[in-house]
Amino acid sequence: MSLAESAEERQSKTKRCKLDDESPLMKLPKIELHAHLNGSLSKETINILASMKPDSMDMIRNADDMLLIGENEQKTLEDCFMIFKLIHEVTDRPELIKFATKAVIKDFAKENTKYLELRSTPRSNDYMTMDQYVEAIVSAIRESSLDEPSIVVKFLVSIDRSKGVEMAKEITSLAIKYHKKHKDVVVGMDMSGNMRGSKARDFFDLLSEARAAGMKISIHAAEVHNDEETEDVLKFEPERIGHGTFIPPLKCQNPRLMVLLQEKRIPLEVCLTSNLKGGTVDSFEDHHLGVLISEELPFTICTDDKGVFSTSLTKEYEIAAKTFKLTVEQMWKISYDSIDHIFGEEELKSNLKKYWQHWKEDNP
Ligand code: 6MZ
Repeated sequence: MSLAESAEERQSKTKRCKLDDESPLMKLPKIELHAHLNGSLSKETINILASMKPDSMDMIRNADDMLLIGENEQKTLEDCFMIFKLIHEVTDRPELIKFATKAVIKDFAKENTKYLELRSTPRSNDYMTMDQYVEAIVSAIRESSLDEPSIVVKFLVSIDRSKGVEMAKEITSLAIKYHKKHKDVVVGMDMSGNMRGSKARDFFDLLSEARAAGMKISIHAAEVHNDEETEDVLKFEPERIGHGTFIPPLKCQNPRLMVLLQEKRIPLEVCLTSNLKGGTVDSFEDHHLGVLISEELPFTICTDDKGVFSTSLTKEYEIAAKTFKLTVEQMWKISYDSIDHIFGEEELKSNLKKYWQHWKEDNP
């Protein structure tokens, strides 16, 4: 089955995906590879966290409407970065980070996510060190493997590029240290954060260091228009790229970017609602996922910040299916192919593939 069928061919398929609670996409086993921990907190979880830390209740009450971007609302990426800062107020202690991590894992497990890579930038303050931040996440992941055995969870340590290279050095050393200590959990690094005021290439030496230590790399790139930086990132060849919105020719002035993507076949982590609500695409129909499907390029469907963008992995699958007229079988294939792009170990990949195949046999 090819994903690159004509729209007419796809139209003629009878088994359509529906946008409702009964959606077969809820049952479909799914893979989530691009989820920022603090952006993934549901409203309920934020409220519980705030009640665990009474001094932040007023902040939450006053900011309640601001924290989550509702249906049909569009913001800018700058607005989103402000929202993350507010959310950080309720996750500023190890026990809160641990609670938050467990809650996010539970949410994803509920919608049949079978493999999740969570990413987060370690922070320190009067109540916690960056080591404690990472330890809280790792221990939440370990405990969740008992409470939520249906989902396998890994952790990517994020560099927030807006905090500069010196801070990124500290984070990279921490990431390598925890990768050595917890190889089965801390599997990779991500570079994200507000891209204004820094160059991706300034962080490549650090990312190479992490890679030399055995970690896999994902870099946010082409989320906004910056052809020069995007070319740098494509040439660096991270194992995956976050977004890649401005790579296809419609969105950039440099046709070499698409050629590089075709040559290197770096999987893109596609975040439909995030891109629409963050104002980097005008509509789902205009989203570069259409090009990735027609060019048969590797990608995976992700949520980015399911809390902030009021979405879920199932919703993202539904939007993709509805917008690009894909059948449940084609959505199964997208989910199945995502297994190849995980940072987890080879044996896990083959176990996940077996699970997907059995699921398909049981759900013809
Ligand atoms: C770039 C993003 C992002 O790390 O505190 N983050 N970076 N682009 C995006 N698109 C919308 N969404 C989230 O999670 C929140 C942090 O993730 C990054 C930002 O650095 C944000 O502060 P953690 O768990």
